[in-house]
Amino acid sequence: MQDTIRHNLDQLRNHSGKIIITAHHKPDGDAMGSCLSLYNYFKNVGIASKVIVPTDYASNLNWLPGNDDVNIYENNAPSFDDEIDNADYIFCLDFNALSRINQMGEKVGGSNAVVIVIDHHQSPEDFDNERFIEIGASSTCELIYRYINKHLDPAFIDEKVGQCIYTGLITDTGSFRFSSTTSSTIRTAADLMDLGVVPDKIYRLLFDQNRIERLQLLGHLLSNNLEILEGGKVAMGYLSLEEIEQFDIVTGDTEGFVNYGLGIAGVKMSALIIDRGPLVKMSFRSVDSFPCNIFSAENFNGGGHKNAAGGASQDTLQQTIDKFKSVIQNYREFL
Ligand SMILES: [Mn+2]
Repeated sequence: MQDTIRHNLDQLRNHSGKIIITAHHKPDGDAMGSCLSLYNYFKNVGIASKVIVPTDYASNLNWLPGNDDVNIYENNAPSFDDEIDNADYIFCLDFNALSRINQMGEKVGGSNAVVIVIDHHQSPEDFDNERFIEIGASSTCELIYRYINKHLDPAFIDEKVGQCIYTGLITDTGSFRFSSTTSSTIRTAADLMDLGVVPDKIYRLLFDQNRIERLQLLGHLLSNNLEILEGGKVAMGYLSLEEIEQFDIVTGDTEGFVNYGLGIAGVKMSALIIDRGPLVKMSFRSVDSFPCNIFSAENFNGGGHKNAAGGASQDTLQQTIDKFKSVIQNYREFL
C-alpha cells in the first residue's frame, strides 16, 4: 500500500477552487463507479465537485447515481481546460499514467492543483502530489471505500455511494471470481449490503441490459472467429472492422467477450483482437501464472495486471493475428 494522503475532510470542505474527479478514457464500471461514489460522497458532505471523464462510456452504466452530472471532456475541451486550471484538487481514479486520459493529461500534468491518485494498476507514473495506491487490489472502488474510511468520514457513505462502489467491485472482479478478490473485497461488499445495496438488482442493471446486436456478435465471434492454439491452452478471438460495422456495435458492446475463451476447459490464456480502424486493440486474460501484462508490454505496447491486460498494434488485423500466434510460443513456460 502506498498511502501519502495528507488532506482531510475539513481541508476538502474549505478549499476555494474546484474539486475535479476524473478517470481513464472509455471508463469502465470501476472507473465510473469510483468517480460517482466520490462525487455522491462529497455531495452528502456538502462539498461541490465535478466529474470530467475523457470520453463516453457504455450505456449499462447510465443508471449510476449522479450519471446525469458527468461531463465528457472531448465534447467541450476548451471550457474544461479552464476548469482544470482553476482546480484546487484533482482526483485521478483507476489510472496511473497521464496518457490514459488522452489530451486531458497535459492539462492535469501542468496543473497547480493537488493531484491525488487512487488506483490499483501496476507501475504508477510520478505525476501525483498524494496517492492511495495498492497494486493488485480488486478494484479502485475497494480503495475508495478504504480511503473514505481511513482519511475522511464513513458516516457520509449512503446507499447511492454504496451502489457506485459495489459496481466497481463486481465489474473488476468478474462478479468476485477473479484471483484479485480478497476477504477485504467481500467484507466491503458485505458492508455495502448493510447500507442497503441489493446485489441482484445491481447485477441485473449492469449485465442483463444487452442489445440483441451484442449477443449476435458474440455468437458470431464464438462460432466463426475463435481459434484454439498451443495444444488447447490459448484461445484467440478476433473481429474485423467490417464485422464491427455489420453488427452495429457501440461503445461497451465487446466488453467481457475476452473472458469466454477462459471458460473453455484447459485454456490458460485468452486473447481478443479487434480492428478499431486506426489501431488494432487487444485484450488479454489469463489464469494462474501467465503474465498478461509482461506479454503485452513486450509485444503489443500495452500493460495492465498479471491476469488482465490490454495492448494495441498499428499493423493490420491479419498481421496482428499472425504476430500473436508467433510470439505466444515464447511464453510456453507459463502455459
Ligand atoms: Mn479498475
